Amino acid sequence: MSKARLMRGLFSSLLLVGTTCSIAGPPNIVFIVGDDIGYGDFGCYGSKTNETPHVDALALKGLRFTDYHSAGAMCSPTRASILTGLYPQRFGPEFDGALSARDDRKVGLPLAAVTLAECLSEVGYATGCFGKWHLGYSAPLLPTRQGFETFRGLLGGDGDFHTRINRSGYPDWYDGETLVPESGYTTDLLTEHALDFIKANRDSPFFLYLPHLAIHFPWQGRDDPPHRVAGTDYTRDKFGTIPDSTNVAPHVEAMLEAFDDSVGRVMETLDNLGLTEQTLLIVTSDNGGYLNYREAFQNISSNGGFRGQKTEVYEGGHRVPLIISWPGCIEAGTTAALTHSNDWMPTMLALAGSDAPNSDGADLSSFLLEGNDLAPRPLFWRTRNARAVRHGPWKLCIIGKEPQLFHLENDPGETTNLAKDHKKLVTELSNAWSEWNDDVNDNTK
Ligand SMILES: [Ca+2]
Repeated sequence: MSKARLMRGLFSSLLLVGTTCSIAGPPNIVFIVGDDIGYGDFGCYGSKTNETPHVDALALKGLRFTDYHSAGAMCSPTRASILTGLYPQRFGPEFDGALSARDDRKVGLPLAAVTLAECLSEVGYATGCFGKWHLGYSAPLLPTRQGFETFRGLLGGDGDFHTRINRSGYPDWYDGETLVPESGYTTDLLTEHALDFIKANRDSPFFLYLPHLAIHFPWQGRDDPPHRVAGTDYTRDKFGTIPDSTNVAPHVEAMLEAFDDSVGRVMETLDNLGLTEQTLLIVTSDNGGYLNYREAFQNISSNGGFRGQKTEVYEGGHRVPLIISWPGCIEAGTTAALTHSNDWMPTMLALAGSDAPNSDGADLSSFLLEGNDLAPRPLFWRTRNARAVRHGPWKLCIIGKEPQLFHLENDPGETTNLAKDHKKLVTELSNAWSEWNDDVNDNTK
């Protein structure tokens, strides 16, 4: 008996307790991650300018989260968190920010890390990654060595959406571990490969990880011109061709449209194959959006009125959209449950009927399937120049030396620093952060 079939027996008995959810086996998992999509960039999260009908439709039939957080305020740390269930700082201080194509070519997610793809693969899932890896630039730090049977996409942090040339002027577009050029628009290419993967694996449980590059710079919609050619360094000119740099939003809107089409085509394909009710479909982002990039580029994304942006520990840096849809198993609606990218590993493995390795996250499965409350817990962030801790409604940010304490329920925009009025709480939260920091820095674990 195959592992997957064996697990199906276990799974039915596990999942049916206390829920109306009944499917023949472990669910397929489709995990779509946008890149730098801010809290307010989708229509269903309040955007008045971006049209995202498919994401909005998914939100209507799924569960929309208003207090979900990425582990990082940049790309690499959140990807490490999603795939391991651990705070990315456990993998080294380089995960305080994004892995740089120039300085971090030899580092990445260590091979010893146990990934979601490896765990799901062990229990019979087909595994495919289509999109941006950004957890290692060269062998052996590749998706194909971290549990993904199939990989198409880019290893680095960005690439021209038409030419697939990276910031340093090199082609970055792989099939497995081999550079294989393709023509087309990156978001559409990834969608096509993802759909092929779904169709090829329709009869077995599958884990489709679709980390789109959209809406990371270079800011290019389908109709914007190619920018990068091989052999030129774009470190100082990495944003694309923006005729009006005070208004990047129209380019981002076009990129979001392609992202939204991708979500729509995945939904349509699942429907056509009769897989919708056997599939957990997730749409989220890896960190907050850029509102502006220094003085040079303005009006880029929306973080829905939250303070700050990508790279920062204010809410705008890490509170991101999340929609989970599993018709028949997860009730539609909106929830303010406090959730985090570390939660995927324990949650998905529980839904797959498998044990999870040690994790910093919470298993959300009984919350999702039965509506049980989540236990309160603190959450922590660390970037190269800032730290933050959240507990209940309270959030302490330390940027430089001055502590800033906010009450997020009363002040979601983090406008009023209450530190002077709550000195004991500031000390407690600060001590909790230090204990966490010591723990994640302890590499004997
Ligand atoms: Ca990102």
